[in-house]
Amino acid sequence: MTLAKHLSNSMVATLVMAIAANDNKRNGYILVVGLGVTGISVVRYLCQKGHDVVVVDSRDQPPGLDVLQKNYPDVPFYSGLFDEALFLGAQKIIVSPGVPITEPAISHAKQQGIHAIGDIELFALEAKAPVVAITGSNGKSTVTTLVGEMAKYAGINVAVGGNLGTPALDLLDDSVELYVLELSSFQLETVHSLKPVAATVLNVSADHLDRYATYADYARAKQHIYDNCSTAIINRDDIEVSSMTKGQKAVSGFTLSEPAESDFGLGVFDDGFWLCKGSQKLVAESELKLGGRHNTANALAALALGEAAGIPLDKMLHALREFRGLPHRTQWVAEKNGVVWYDDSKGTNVGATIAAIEGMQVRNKLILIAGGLGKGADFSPLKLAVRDKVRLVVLIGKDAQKIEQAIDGAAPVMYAKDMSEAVHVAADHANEGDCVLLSPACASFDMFNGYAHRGDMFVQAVEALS
Ligand code: UMA
Ligand code: ADP
Repeated sequence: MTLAKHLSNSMVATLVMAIAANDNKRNGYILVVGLGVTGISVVRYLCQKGHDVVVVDSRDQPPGLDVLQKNYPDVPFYSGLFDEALFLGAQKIIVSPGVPITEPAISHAKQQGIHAIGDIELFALEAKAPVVAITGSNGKSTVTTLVGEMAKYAGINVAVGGNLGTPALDLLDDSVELYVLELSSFQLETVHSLKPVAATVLNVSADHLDRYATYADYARAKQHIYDNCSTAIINRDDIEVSSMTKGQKAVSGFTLSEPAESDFGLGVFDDGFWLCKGSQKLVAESELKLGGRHNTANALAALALGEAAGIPLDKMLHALREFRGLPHRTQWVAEKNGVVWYDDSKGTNVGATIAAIEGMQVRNKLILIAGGLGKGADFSPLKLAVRDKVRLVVLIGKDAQKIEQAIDGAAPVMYAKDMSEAVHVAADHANEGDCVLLSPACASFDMFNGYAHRGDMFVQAVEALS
């Protein structure tokens, strides 16, 4: 086997001992695959438990390397192409969400009976408090944060994280009374023991098709969240999600139409739209600080999840009225010369961008700034969404041309080389009463460090406009 560049002599000794111990297949090392925030959280957890740990990452300088070398100098680290011998020698493999479980080294190890699981499985085996679990193509972070705020306002000691940012294992604490986890399809592929008190798939639309062979595979990964849950919360407006819960005993729902008596939904009254439980009015939509109909759906989902987790309704409603949403999600940026600018940089797939366009209240027309890394998406559903509402589409990034082809003349298109130019082009073409919306329908990594960086560059460019 090839020893990596980062192995010191003491590390080599540890590794050799670990592999020798593995001869009996019971006490060998646990292999952590990927050294990002998840990998580091797994190393921390396993080392606290006294396990022998080995780490691999395809990069020489993964983000967690400094922490590993500083805090766990005895943990061997291998970089470069995955070495099958390391995988076959492990007693168990813990795979980071960004690493495809179909990697040949992982598949071969699985064929030899070696378990490959993710951090969420380790978390599920350890967590003592109930878990609210949230997935979906869009709205996960908003709903996860909102349920967390509701629990907090109700005086519950709540821990919030997962795909949202703080790895689940870092949340573990005996004093926690409720966990609220955002889970990605990647994380759900490698979990078996999670038994959420309430679980939801908020919606499913195409995303991550660079990782999944088919859309059905992606949707199936999300469906796992319902496997062992006590109450399944479903989006009654999403036929695909509604059919995911066959056989579940307790099902509750949310809808943007009038709800059934046990569901949450949107009722139309003389004084406007109200979020309701059955026929009971709860809060007027106009009272919410969250903008856009998609966010009303998120609020209803949060209420349904919170109810299933036992959070008192009056506390949930208070938290909901106060909740302003998260940065970079249809966030108001500025009004300049009668034009309102919105940052929806977190709109990283086609479904999100369509929801943002449709949810936007526009006095006149919309200018859309989009483009980036398309992750294998089919952009054609954008055509209908931009047709009536959009004055101009300004495109940036690697897959800009694919978007122009998909829009197929439904709205005029212009290209920009960077965010600053895109903002100037939008400003030059906007009329009074227009909105300019950054909602790229793409990942950002071709031009930026992430969606937050992209959003910040947008805000900076807008603020710099005269
Ligand atoms: N790596 C390999 N080989 C590979 C792929 C990756 O060695 O084939 C290595 C990389 O070199 C890197 C490490 O794996 O050093 C990164 O691991 P990771 O991609 O799993 O990222 P983490 O830093 O552990 O962050 C992950 C989630 N990332 C992904 O799912 C891609 C974070 O979600 C999450 O917040 C974090 O765990 C804590 O749970 C981010 C995300 O983009 C925000 N998620 C996707 C999304 O929301 O659409 C699913
Ligand atoms: P996620 O964590 O799933 O990416 P976020 O709450 O961060 O979801 O929202 C990301 C983007 O998805 C938003 O900027 C918006 O464009 C879109 N979005 C949010 N909620 C919904 C929803 N319920 N349905 C469709 N799109 C949504």
